[in-house]
Amino acid sequence: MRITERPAVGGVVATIAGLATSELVAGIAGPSVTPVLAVGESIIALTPGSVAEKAIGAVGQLDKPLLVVGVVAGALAIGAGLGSLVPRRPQAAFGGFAAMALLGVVAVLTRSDSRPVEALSALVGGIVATMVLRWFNRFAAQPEGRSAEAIGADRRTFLRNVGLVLAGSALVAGAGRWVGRARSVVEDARAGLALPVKPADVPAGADLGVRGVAPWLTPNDEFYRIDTALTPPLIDPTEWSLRIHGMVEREMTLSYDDLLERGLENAWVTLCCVSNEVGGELIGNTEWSGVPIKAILSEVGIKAGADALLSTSEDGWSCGTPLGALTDGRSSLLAVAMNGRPLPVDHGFPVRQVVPGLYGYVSATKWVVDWEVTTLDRIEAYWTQRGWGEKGPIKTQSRIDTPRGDVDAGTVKVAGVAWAQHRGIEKVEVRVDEGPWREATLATVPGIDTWVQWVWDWDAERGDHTLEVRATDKTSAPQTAKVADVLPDGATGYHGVGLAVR
Ligand SMILES: Nc1nc2c(c(=O)[nH]1)N[C@H]1C(S)=C(S)[C@@H](COP(=O)(O)O)O[C@H]1N2
Ligand SMILES: [Mo]
Repeated sequence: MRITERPAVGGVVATIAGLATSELVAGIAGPSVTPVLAVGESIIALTPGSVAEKAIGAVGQLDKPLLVVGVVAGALAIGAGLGSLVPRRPQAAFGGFAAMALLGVVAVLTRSDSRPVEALSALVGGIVATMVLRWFNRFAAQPEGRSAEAIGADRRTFLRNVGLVLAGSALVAGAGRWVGRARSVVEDARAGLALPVKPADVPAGADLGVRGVAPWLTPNDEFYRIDTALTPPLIDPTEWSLRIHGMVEREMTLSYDDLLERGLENAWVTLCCVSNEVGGELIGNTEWSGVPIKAILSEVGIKAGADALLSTSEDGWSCGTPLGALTDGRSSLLAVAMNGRPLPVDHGFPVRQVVPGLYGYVSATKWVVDWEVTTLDRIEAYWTQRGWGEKGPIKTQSRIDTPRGDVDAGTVKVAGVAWAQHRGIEKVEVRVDEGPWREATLATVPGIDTWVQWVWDWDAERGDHTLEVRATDKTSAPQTAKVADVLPDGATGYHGVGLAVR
């Protein structure tokens, strides 16, 4: 290979690395299309019907694979062209790669059912391609006056790097394919389930409808996601089982059908992460459907002395939950559905735990497959091993959702949410510039396990102001003003918003 051909080869290799990466990211990001497929679809969509028909007629059933091959070949040709520009016009070359990535992003996002995260595949692919292109840039020119030996070594390094990137790309693309296929098998199984559940009706009066406030019912695809899984475990419900053992009278293993046979209950529960900062968004509310954990524990019979349930997920994450929270009659569920839909894969499909009143890290095991009834002093779970509190009752908190920026003078709706799961919210108060606390109006909620929306009309006068909120739970305990970090067992302090009134 001549040295003048190296930039073009670098461009091709960079394109291959970018495409391979985009396959992997697409596989991880969800049941989505890859940028290559999305560009292919866009070409079909933009081709005049008669032309498309002729083309299809000419190549028969092969049209889809041919289109994919065509898109890839086109990308490689453009990559070669852009690569050869690198020595003379590097900006044009890198700009060209950015444009290719942008094309992928646009193609993915203009599909009807795409989610914003799916654009990541083209984005990350573009970044990787650019990095590889830069890496190969140094082979483009041969300094004068170097020994034949040095030139030979340089040539071998170049070829070795080409080989490395190609092999790496093959691995990455293969992994992407594998993840994507496994995920779509489980997504199909999920779509094929007919659970006796329906999308929730928001109880009358629960949502005040104030602009800028988080909706009382969090849509499934907007629900926060926290877990240690790089890609979520992919579990076919027919292969799922829960093994129950430890300090029990009778060991038991439940299949998915065994679980459903026991009958589903519905419960509105607001789930919250211990890592939620004051004013943060790691919280969501939905109606869960599942089998009461208490009923299953009484089936297996808890031995005297046990006070904890150690639950473990398919991917080895674990948490310890005080038995009391599972057996005192609150709506602790082995949940199979979220807002009337089978659990999304990211939220624990096919089965997860939901326990009102406890932070997720001590209660909400997703993809749960193993239960050991035990004692708290005997166990260490994933996060407690890493310094987080053994017990994780949710602390009373409140958040100002609106306003979050400057406003015009006059009546301003100050509004947000407050929560104290399983104690309930009694009262929410707001103060301006550390003045007297003013009571806000509360929405009505169906129980004590959810957040509550609140609103307060503020007669805003010109100037700079600070708004603060605090909640009081139904045991009449006010939220503490003491500022605490999320570690080890949840943040405290008032949420405040500073703004200017014009
Ligand atoms: N298997 C598994 N389950 C898990 C976790 C995890 O890392 N792995 N994280 C927990 C934490 S810390 C929280 S806050 C909740 C979040 O649930 P969500 O992602 O459905 O909102 O899941 C809990 N269940
Ligand atoms: Mo969490």
